[in-house]
Order: sequence, then structure tokens, then C-alpha cells
Amino acid sequence: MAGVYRFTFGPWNIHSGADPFGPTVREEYTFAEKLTYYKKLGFDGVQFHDDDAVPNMNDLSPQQIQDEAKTMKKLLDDHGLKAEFVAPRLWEDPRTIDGGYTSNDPDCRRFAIERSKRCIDIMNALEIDLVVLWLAREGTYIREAKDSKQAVAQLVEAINAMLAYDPKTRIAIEPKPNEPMDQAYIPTTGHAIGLAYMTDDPSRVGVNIESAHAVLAGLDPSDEMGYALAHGKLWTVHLNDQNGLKFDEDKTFGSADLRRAFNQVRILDKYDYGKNGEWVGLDVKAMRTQKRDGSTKHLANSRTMFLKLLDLVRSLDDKKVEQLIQDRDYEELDLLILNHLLGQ
Ligand code: 3MF
Ligand code: MG
Repeated sequence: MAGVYRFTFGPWNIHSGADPFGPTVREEYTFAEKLTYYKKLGFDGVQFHDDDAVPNMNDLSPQQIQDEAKTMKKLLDDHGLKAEFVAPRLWEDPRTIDGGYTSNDPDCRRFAIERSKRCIDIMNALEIDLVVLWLAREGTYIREAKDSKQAVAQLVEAINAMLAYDPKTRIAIEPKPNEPMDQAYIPTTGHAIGLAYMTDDPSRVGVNIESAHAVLAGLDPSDEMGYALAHGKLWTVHLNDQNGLKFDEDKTFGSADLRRAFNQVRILDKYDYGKNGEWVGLDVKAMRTQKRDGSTKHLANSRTMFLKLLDLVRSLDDKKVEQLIQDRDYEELDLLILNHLLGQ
């Protein structure tokens, strides 16, 4: 058993409620304000986009970027917080409008790789070794827009450039099947791990599994985690929940399907997730209707759900489960699990 779990989230998880159909509904918290919430909510780690750590980084020299990132490291130290990873935000810049690494424009592809190197500089200044790649716009709205075989080569080229740039950087790919694109090139854990093995150093390429992204791909998050664990490649998670096949909801962990959440905690705990320093990341958003005062509850609630489900996982009668498996009595096993979730 890993025993103690450490939790992280990103500053984007405290947000002002804008969605594609309406403006913000709560006054934005400054980054400094957000930092004060981490410990209060039971979190010890911060996940970053590169420009969360160094705002306006495109206007700064590489040296200035590193200096600013070091200032951020001091700020984290002052709050007793650690950074977990840095993700290059390649989906907002006008040069990444057609994707970053798979853009049809070679200048834009070069920009994406350069930006990723700056992201690694920030990672180093924060004294960590993990980059997350959410390949947001690496895909198409219509299939004819890009070449899906060539896109894989471009992704490998970009990852190789990052691996070569810094020999200790590890890269965790966060797969997602759609949104913002109609179809993404790396939709599932299997795709991400297949890509990892094509790179120059597969031992430094793994995954970040987000529960909702797996659900959007019609897959079970705990099985996706099992697949990654079998490859030794589950380096971080984005736990949350998702109610069916619709836009990415980033709901509170366990709030749509408690049993699905139970099984995620179960497989993580069974295989000692955390023993190599992995964090439990929550990628959750407050409902748009939430008033500003209560707009961090989804984070505390997600962590609480994880810990409550952990109690349930650890109090499950494993011998009974094993017996029912031996008897091939999955109907009885089904009831055992449901009763257990009901506290009976
Ligand atoms: C996507 C992610 C993040 C996103 C964030 C933006 C690391 O699921 O995890 O990338 O940037 O969710 O809202
Ligand atoms: Mg995520």
C-alpha cells in the first residue's frame, strides 16, 4: 500500500465560470490568491501550464523566462508547496491555431517545439522533471485537413526534440479523443503509449490519464490506468468525472459514477500508486452556478471523495471477492460491491 497520498491541482481549476456560451460569472482570483487556497483545501502540489508559471512568456527572452520561473519557485517555497509538472499551453497562441506539432505550417511547428523547450526551462527552474503534453489541437476538424500518418511522425519528432533538449525530462502525454478538435490524433492511453515506444527514449515518455477523457473515448478510466500501470507509464492522473458523452465536464471526482471512481482508487491503491513520487491530480471545475465564495469546494470535495473511496477500497473483503471470482459468481460480486458502496 502506498499509504499516504499527496494531492495537486492546477490554477485553472479555480476559475471564473466563463463557458463557450457566456461570460465569466465570478470575479477571477489572482494567482497569489489561488496559492493561499492549496493548503487550506488539503493540497500540497501545483500543476502548471508554462504561462501560469511565467505569464507573457512569449514576450520574454529565455533568460528572463528562467529568472521569472525561479521567482515562482521561491513563491511556492514560501507557501510550502511543490510543483508537480509544467504543460506547454499550445492551444491559445495564433501560431498554434492549426495545432502545434502537427500544424501544416512548418514555421508554426517550429514555434511549438521552441515553446516546448522554454516549458522545459521553466520545469527545471521549478526543480522538477515532468512535462505534461495535453495535445489539445493535434487533430482535425475534417480528416482531409491533415495527413494522419505524417502527424504521428511530427509528434514523434517534437517529443524527440524535447527529450534531446534535456536528458532528465520525462513527458506524460494526456490523451483526449475530441474537444477542441473533432478528432484528436492521440485519443487514448494505448495511442499515447504506442507513441512513447516510437520515440528515442521510451523510458522517459508516459501518460497522464484523465478520467473524463477516458469516458469520452467510451473507455473505463480504471482499465486505462491498469493498461498504463502494466507498462510502468502511469506518471500522473487527472481525476474527475463525466456524465456521458458530451462536452468535457470536469465534474467533481465520483459525482457522476461513484463505482467508476471506486475502481480508479482501487487500482491505484492496489499497485501502490504514489510510491515513486506520483501525485494524485484533480482536474475538476466548479459548476458555473456556484457563487464565488464556494467556488473551491469542488476541489476539497474531490479530495474527500478520493479518501472516502480509499477507505472503502481498503475495507473491501478481498477474501470474499476472491472466493466469488473463484466461484465465477459475478452476480454475487456485483451485489457485494454495490452493498459495500452503500456502506452495508
Ligand atoms: C486538459 C488539461 C490541462 C488543460 C486545462 C485547461 C494540462 O484536460 O489537463 O492541460 O489545460 O484543463 O482547462
Ligand atoms: Mg486534464
